Amino acid sequence: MTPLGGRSRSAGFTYLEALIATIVVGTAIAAGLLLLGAGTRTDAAALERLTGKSVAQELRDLLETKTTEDAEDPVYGPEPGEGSVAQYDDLDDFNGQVFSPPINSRLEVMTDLVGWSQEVLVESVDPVDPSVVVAPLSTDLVRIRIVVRLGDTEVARLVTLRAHER
Ligand SMILES: [Ca+2]
Ligand SMILES: [Ca+2]
Repeated sequence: MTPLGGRSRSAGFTYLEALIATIVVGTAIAAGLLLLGAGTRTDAAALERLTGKSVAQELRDLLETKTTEDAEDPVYGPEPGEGSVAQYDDLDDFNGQVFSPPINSRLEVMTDLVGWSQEVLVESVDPVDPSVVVAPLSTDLVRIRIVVRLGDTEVARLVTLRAHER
């Protein structure tokens, strides 16, 4: 083996090593970038879930200040003369309402949450099995469902039960 040949092989091997090192480093950087991207996506999803939960809780807090049923001559839905949300005083007045942008517990529109919505469903349910919906106002148990969406995607859902105050 000549010294020249040895140098040549050595130079070739070094080149190969450099190439492999470049590939390894390149792959590591790519993997790092992918992880960084995944982390950012996870953070965004977590923030979305937190926002959804808090938006649902705002509406739940508002509904907690309402009676379960209008005291006199109850109507399932708003009673005559209750033309706006500010006048709604019992739970079923809110049935089927969609707020977009959402509202907070003080009835203020959350204008910074464009694209978000709250839907309210208020139903009379069977006290023995609250998953069974019965005729409106026919039992003493009310199920309130608040569904929060971002666009068409459901982000949060809050279900509570309330017994009629008699
Ligand atoms: Ca009503
Ligand atoms: Ca009412």
